[in-house]
Amino acid sequence: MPLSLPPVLKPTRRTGDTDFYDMRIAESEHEILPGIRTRALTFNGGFPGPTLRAHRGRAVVIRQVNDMASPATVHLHGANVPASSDGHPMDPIAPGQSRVYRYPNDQPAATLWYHDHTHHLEGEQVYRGLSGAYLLSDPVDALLPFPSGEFDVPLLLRDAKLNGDGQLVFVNDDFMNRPTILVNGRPQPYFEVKRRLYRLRLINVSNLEVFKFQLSNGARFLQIASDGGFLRVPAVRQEIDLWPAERAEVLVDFRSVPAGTAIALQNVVALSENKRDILQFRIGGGASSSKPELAIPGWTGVRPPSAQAGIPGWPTRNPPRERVARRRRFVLRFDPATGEFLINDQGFDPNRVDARIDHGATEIWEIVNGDAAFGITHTMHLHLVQFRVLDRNGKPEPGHDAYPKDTVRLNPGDVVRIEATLDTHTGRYPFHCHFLDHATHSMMGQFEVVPRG
Ligand SMILES: [Cu+2]
Repeated sequence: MPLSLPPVLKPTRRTGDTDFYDMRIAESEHEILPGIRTRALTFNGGFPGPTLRAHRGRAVVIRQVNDMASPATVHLHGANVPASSDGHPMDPIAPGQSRVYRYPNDQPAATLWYHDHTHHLEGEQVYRGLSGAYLLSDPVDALLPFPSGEFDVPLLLRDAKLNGDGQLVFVNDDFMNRPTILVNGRPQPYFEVKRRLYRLRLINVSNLEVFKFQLSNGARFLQIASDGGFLRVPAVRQEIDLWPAERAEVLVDFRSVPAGTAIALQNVVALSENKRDILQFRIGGGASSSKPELAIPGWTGVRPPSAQAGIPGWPTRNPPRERVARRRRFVLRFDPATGEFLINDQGFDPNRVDARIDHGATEIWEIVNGDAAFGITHTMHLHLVQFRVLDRNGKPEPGHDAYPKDTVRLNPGDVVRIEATLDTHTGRYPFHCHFLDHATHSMMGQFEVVPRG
């Protein structure tokens, strides 16, 4: 099947500084396999949901109507938003009700995504389809000489198991038994591309699948952005690691590839051979771009490009370096006695605040994957903030994985230190493993940003 692109949602109303949208969460049927109707949970009937394109400095206001039989919350992953619009797991939209989420879009350009976050239901409801892309642009992004329009392509990748009737089967944490990878809702689609540069926004919306991407022709990616936007310098990458909830924006270059060639986007750590080739690029005819193509010194050579020299207009964006007010330590661990996933030996308790943070404070959190014995991977995601990964097992994290990040990978036994400055909104926000089946049971805590006394 050809690659499907989620439609860009149109605002129902626009004012001088705000775009208003209406969305509806409901069960609907979708064609994942040719000729088969698969029941899914959808935003506006889309699987995945429609793409939102937002602009820094223009607020987005979304009225979400929940027409499901179960509660829903909507979380905008990676966004700096007031707690009232964060989609906290304990702040649901009851069936038949609606609520308004307000996103200020007061942060740099980034590939964000929205998804359900309902307490104890998020794993299954996201698995059944409740996610979509939210692409935030800003004036810096708009001026960079990167592919745009149809050549700027969101790719939402996820794990799935379809039964003999073509219906989605959800069994919590059955990572060995999700044999299908869907790209924008379809298994192993092909994408007819022109001989030019493409900007791909890789978004891992899986509950459990980990990817290490390569291109089958050995070509390299130029990674330009991570979770929270542009890297400090772009990075030439042979492989891109992308675990649940992480994003990577990459440029791929088909300019010198002969027409008629097929190139696969592959996951070289796939657990089975049929999950290895994820998407096939079919290179077609000549380039259609009228504007001059980007030349990036060093990309195809040995040395990586210098952003300043190679890409005019690249943003200079350093993480804040403040005095560290507080250090904390969180150990993520599976409890074989209960089958639950714990943080510091505790499951999620909505009445407990695990970290009270003074507004404006910078903290360093040491996050430990305590599951070396079981070989279980985890991640840590903080709502509200983009953080910097300082080091991993005592070694500095490479730049492309260090900043700006909202989700960090933790191999079994890893000790990772992250640094975050909480200087925007106050209120209560979750932090959790983003293997959503772990978060659902019940690897999640809360931090609360409190006004300084
Ligand atoms: Cu986990």
